Amino acid sequence: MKEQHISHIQKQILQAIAEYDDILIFRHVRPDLDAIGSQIGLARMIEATYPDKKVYTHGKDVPWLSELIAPMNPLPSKDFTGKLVIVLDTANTDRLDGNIENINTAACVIKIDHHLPVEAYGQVQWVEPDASSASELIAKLWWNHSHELKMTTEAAYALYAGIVGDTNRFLYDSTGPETMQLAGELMRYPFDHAALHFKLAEITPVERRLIAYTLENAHVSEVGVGMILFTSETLAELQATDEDTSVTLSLVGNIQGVISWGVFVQQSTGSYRCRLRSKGPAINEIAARHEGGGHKLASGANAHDEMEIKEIVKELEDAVLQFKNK
Ligand SMILES: [Mn+2]
Repeated sequence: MKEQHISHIQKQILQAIAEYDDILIFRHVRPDLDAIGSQIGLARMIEATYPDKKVYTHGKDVPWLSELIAPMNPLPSKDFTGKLVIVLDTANTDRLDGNIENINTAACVIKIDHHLPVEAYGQVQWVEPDASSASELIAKLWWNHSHELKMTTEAAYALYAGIVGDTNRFLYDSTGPETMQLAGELMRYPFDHAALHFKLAEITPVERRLIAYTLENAHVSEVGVGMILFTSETLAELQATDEDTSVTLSLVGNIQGVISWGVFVQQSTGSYRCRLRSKGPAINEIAARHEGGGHKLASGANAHDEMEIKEIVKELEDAVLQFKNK
């Protein structure tokens, strides 16, 4: 999208916000910091700018996000007629959270997103796949039109948290000069950004046990394939669930020398859920050979027993070797 085009869309969005009295803000299912941050950030700015308007935030509440940012406040009725709907951080309508069956009866639907376009929906669409986060786009909307949209400390905090969430504290490649610039402008508001960072870095007791176990027991082959195995017995000993083990995924990749890696977790059926990652060699075809699939560098698969895990590790090694010899 060219800047000129973006500025035209931004004007349309601000006009719609000025025009409608009832504004419903949606985001995707299984929300993250960016989904909630952009949603609450935009809601608080509209409320501050137009005290007479009613702003609603839709989607299921997730306790830790409600506590860290703010709980949702959905429209109690399902009557969307004459109302404005703004959807944030959601590439396709299938991923929308909340009572969306009447979304097409709304007077106007606006899409604001930073994912690669999957589905074109809404009368107005602002999609910037190069932006770090939906929160960055909302911050940009404010920065470009600060006379038409009032920032508050609560909004600045929510948007900052959203940017921090989607960039993994400014570490990811998606972090650009504009990301830092806008985060800096938000930081001028008196919220406690250090407290946010400490909170996000916190390790729960079960995570602590899993991290310790992983660093102690992860195996790294000479070729550069890392792996950690969690049998049901180990999970029981660590008082952890399959869900909890996600904290170990990036950890194995951080071990020096690791190029591709897998986290293998036994399920109640006896078979193993395999989460595969890579820093270069494509692994999605390996996943596809074992009842799975996914992206080039991040895939999921299934192994029936430890023999099949050995096969997968061997295939990862072959992929790494091939990649090194290129
Ligand atoms: Mn996002």
